[in-house]
Amino acid sequence: MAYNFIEVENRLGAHNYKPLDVVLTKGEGVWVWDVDGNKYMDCLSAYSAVNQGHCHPEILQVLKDQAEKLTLTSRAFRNDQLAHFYEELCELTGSHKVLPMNSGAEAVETAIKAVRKWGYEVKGVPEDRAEIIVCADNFHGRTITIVGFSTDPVSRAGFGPFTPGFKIVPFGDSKALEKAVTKNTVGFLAEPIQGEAGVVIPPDGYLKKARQLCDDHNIVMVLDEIQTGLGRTGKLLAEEHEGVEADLTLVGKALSGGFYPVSAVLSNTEVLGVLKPGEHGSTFGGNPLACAVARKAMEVLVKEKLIENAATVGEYFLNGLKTVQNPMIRETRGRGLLIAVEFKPGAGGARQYCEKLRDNGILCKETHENIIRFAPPLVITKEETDWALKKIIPVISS
Ligand code: IF1
Repeated sequence: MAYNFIEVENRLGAHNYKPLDVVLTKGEGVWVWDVDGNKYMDCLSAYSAVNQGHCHPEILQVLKDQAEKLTLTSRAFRNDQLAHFYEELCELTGSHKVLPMNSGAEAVETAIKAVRKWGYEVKGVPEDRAEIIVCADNFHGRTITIVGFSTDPVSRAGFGPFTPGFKIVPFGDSKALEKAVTKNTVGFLAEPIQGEAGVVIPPDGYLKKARQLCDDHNIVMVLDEIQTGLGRTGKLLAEEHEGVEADLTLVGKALSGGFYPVSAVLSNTEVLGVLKPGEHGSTFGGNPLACAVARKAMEVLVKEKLIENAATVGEYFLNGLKTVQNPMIRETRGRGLLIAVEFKPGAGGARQYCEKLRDNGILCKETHENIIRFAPPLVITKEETDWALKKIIPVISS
């Protein structure tokens, strides 16, 4: 009898996910295959971690080559990949300093630590009084501190007591942000486009106003580009759509092309300078395997013009979806290849559409009750988009 992957997973694994019942075994570019040999287009890209496409051959080669040479030294010693990684990441993003970590949540935690310390040592906030302003409906990861300032009861409930020092304001409302500022405010943390909230694009000018407020009140602006960064929205960083530069920018996910967890805090100010030897770190952060993989993943993004492709194909994909006439659709929106179709509350939920799409060869995931997110790898072509639209449009039309 065939091995029952799903039964074993359900029996032995914690049930902290409810995946679609498709067991994948192979991936290439925008395509993945299940254990029964069915082929699907991946319209999730592991939450934007495989922007460069599944098993990109050049990144794969670097992974193999580096794994044969040196994988982990710890930061107690230096390695010959880290300096190159810093240089290339700073060059790509126009940053001055980097702190490498592994997961996105670790990058967020690192930023929070650095901003608080900066607040005490540079801004002069009294001890333990630092405040960081965050946005309602945020998603920044799963640690206790991060879920403590989440407004999503599913992420948060049952995990207290939480870390104090965070103030929550509505996303996209610069007046509310201004009102929340006190003399102890050290940072403002936001996603430039809220991913998990359902691809929520703030009103034009919001990030610019936030930037201005941060400048006026000596507040560190931290943008979480873990999902929106590295080409996903048609720019290298989503902040570029509004012409702003954060003081700290957080990247992760696609920084490794999906091969390996690699994240980083990028700094345009001296905020990272407050961290002295021993005050922060990570066993795996900045390891040579991660650095080598990330270097190639960045190179592929630029060399294959994936950022430009996300802009043009993204617009084409979005316009295709916008042709759908279904009164149960509330809104179809997106930027680059970060696209969402939001159904009205009475439509019966987005999950049923995701299941139907899977049966038609398209893999995507609902976010919250009523929203489907389409975020294929940035290597998707116009022809592949036509293929996808032909499958998606009939399913979401009724
Ligand atoms: C899960 C969501 C996406 C992120 C932003 C930090 C992190 C994430 C903007 C943390 C992570 C993930 C994690 C994954 C689901 C997923 C997700 F639906 F939950 F919100 F992408 F949309 N900042 N997002 O989006 O990065 O520590 O996971 O590396 O937790 O189930 P991480």
